[in-house]
Amino acid sequence: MQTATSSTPLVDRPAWKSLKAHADQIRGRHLRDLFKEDPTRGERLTAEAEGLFLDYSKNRVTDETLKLLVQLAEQSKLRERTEAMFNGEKINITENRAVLHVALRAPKNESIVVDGENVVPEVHKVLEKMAAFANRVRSGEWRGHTGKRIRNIVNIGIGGSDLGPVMAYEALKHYSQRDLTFRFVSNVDGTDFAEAVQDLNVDETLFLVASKTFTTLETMTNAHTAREWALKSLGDEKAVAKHFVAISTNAKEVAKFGIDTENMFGFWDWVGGRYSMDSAIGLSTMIAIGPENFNEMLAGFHAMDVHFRTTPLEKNLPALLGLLSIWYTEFFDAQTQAVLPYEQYLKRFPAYLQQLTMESNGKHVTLDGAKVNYQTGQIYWGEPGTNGQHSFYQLIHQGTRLIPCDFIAFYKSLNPLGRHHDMLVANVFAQAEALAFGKTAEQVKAEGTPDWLVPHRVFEGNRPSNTILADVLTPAALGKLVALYEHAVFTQGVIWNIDSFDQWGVELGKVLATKILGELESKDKPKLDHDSSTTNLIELYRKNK
Ligand code: G6Q
Repeated sequence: MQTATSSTPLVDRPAWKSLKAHADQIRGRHLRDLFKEDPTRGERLTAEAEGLFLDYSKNRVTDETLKLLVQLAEQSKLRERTEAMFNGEKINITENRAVLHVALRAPKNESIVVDGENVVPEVHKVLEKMAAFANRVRSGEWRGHTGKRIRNIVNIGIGGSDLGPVMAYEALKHYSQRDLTFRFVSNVDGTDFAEAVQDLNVDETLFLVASKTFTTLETMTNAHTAREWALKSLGDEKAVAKHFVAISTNAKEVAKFGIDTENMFGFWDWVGGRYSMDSAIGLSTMIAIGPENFNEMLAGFHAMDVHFRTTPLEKNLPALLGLLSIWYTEFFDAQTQAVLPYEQYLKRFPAYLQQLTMESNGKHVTLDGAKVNYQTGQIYWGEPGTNGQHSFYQLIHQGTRLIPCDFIAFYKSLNPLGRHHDMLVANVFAQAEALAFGKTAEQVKAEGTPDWLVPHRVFEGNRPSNTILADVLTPAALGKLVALYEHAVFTQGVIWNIDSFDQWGVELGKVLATKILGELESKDKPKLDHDSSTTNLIELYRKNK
C-alpha cells in the first residue's frame, strides 16, 4: 500500500507560489530591520524539544514566511508521508523497501509491522545479542586465538557502514572504555589498513566486518587483507572465529568468507546504510561505550522521533530545519549549508551529515520519475569551531554567496578547563551575531578607518544562521541531534517529492571500476575502448605502475 504523495507538482502548489512572491519582498529586507521592528523576535522565533533548543530568529524570515512554509509542508503531505514511514510502508519506492530506522530505536512494547511481521522484537533480539557480545569483549572474557584478551577493535566498512560508527565513536569517546583501542578502516587505499594495524598486536585484535551486502569491493578487499594479516601470525584457520565477526544482512556471503554465522549480527533491508548507526552496524559504538550508554543513545533518537511525529509543524524542530533549508535553496539560490559544531567531540559530525543529507537528497527526478524543475539536495559541509573561523569563515562573512549556517553548542563541557568553554561559546554567539548584523560603513568609519579601507572592512550582514543548544554531549543528546537531521532530510525529501532512500549513484560507483581494474591488472594489455582521455590515463598508469 502506498500513501498518496502530493499529486500537484511542487511549483504548482499554492503555498509555493505564495512563497515565491513573498521571497521577492523578503530579499530586500535586512535582519537588522527585522530585529528592530520586533524586539521580542530573538525569544519568539525559537523552539525547544527534548532538551534541544533552536534559535532560528537570525533567519531571513517573518511570521508570514513560516506560515507559508508550514502550508507548503502540509500541501506536500508531510504528515501523511511521516505516518507512512513510521508505519512501515514501502516509501523507498525504487527499491520497494520500507524505511524503518525509527524501528531500530523503538521501545520493546511497540509494534511496527512490515510484510505482516512485527519487526520490533527482532530488533531487540539483535540488540541483546550485541550487548552480550559487547560485554564479553569489554570485560576481557572474549579471548583471541592465543588466549589473550582483546584490546583492539578494528571496524572494516565504508559509507554507511563506516561514517556512523566513526562519528559516534569520536562523539562519545568521553564515555568509552579507555583500555580498548578503536580503529576504522574504510578506504580501498592499502594505506588505510596498513596504518590502522601497524602498531597493533594481532593476538589482541578483533575485526568487525561491517557490510550490509557483504559484497562491497572496498570492504571485502580490506577484510581479506585483514584475514591474511591475522592468519600470517596466528597460522590456524580456526583463529578467524576468534578474531572476526560480521555485521551484515547477507549470511551466505558471511559464511563464504569463513566467519561463523554464530558470530554474525544481522539487520534488515529496511535499514538504509546511512541510517544504520543504531543497528548492528553500531556494534563498535556499543563495545566502546557499553550497552547502557548505547541504549541511552537509542532513547535519544526515539525521543526525537516522537517529537517529529507528534509536534505541530510550527514547533517541530526537524520540520523547521528542513523547511528553512528549502527556503534558502529554492528562493535565495543557496547552494550549500554549513554545519558548525562548537564541540571538539563532534569533529566527524559534518562528514557524517554529508552522507546523510547528500546521498539522501541528491536526486534529479521525482518519485514518478519526472525531471525536477527546482533545486534539490543542498551541499552540506563544515568543520568544528573555532578552527573554521581561521579558515573558511571569511567567505561566509564577506564573500558573494549566501551560506546558511547551523551552529551547534552545549552549555557544559565534558572537559571543563579554565575559561576554555566560555571562550568557545562566546565565539558561537559572536559569529552568529556578526553574520546577521554585520558592520556598516558608518561603524567602520567611526572606528577611525581611512576612507580607502572602509569598503574592505564593511560586513554586509544579513547572513542567516540557526543556533542549536543542548546541555552537554551525552549519548542521548547525540541521538537527538542525529535524529533531528535525519527527519530534517526527510522533510526536505517530501517537499521535493523525491526518493530520499535510494542511492543509485553509489551503486554505479560499485560497478564502474571493475572493468578498468581488469584492464589495469591484465598482463596481456587488452584493447581499450574508452574515450581518448580515459584510454590515455590507463595507458600512462600501465606504463608507470
Ligand atoms: C548508504 C549507502 C552506502 C553504503 C556503502 C556500504 O546509504 O548505501 O554508503 O552504506 O556503500 O555498503 P555495505 O554496507 O553494503 O558494504
